[in-house]
Amino acid sequence: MMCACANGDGNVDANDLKLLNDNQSTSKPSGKSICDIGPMPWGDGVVDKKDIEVFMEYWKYEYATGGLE
Ligand SMILES: [Ca+2]
Ligand SMILES: [Ca+2]
Repeated sequence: MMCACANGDGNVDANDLKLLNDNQSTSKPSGKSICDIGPMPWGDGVVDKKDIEVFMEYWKYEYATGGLE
């Protein structure tokens, strides 16, 4: 399963959102950037607002399921 945790610490939180913002408009081969999480399922090689949107969906899901305090 893909993880939306951009910095790899296992938590989907504000730190990941910051990392995504910091990496906006960077491009790497698809699947090579840990920030490239959208569009589903494996990203498109570019970090942009679509990745933010995917991240926010994960974040909301984590809250909805009690995965985060
Ligand atoms: Ca994280
Ligand atoms: Ca992307």
